[in-house]
Amino acid sequence: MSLEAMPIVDAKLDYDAHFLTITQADLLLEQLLAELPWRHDEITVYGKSHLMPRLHCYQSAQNLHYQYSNLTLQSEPFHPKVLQLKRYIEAVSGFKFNAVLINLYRDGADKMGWHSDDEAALGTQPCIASISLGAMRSFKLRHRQKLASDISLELTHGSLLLMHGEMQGHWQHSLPVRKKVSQARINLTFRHIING
Ligand SMILES: O=C(O)CCC(=O)C(=O)O
Ligand SMILES: [Mn+2]
Repeated sequence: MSLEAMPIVDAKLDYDAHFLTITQADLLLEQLLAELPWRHDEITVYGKSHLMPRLHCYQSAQNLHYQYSNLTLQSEPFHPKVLQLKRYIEAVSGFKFNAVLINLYRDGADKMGWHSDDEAALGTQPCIASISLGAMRSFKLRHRQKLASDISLELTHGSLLLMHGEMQGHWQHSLPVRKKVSQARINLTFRHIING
């Protein structure tokens, strides 16, 4: 286990491909798939309602509400394994988190479009800690003013990615479709919500 700083312009990005052991990651994937109250919500894009191209579950410490993609997320209490994971990331990174957005990409057809996690409730220069479980998927990054080349990271089972510094101000990220992927992937993004 070791976090490595990745070279990136105008932002901070640290990555550990083996943050969790394979055994820990396998167990966590199996438990979260079975035990989380997954939601399949609709979002409104340009006035039209669509089912989201993924499932999700939002958990926080004191029912901190969070608005995202025109959707107010219903908060669940932390699942004990998620709380344990949060504490482990806090100990390693030195950052504190009070909420987590958990996404389930059922297969390679599920995706997330280009965005920044720049909601006012996250404050300036937020640190977002992203844990990936299951299928390896490409995580794409692009600089908003095109002052650097696009970046593509293959996020492995059990990996930790920390996005901080000016990342959300200067860069967008996305998880594109991968037609050949038939396995599920879970991603947990731990966040710190201010004025929840
Ligand atoms: O699934 C991922 O790796 C990214 C998820 C993400 O960007 C988000 O939840 O805001
Ligand atoms: Mn994001």
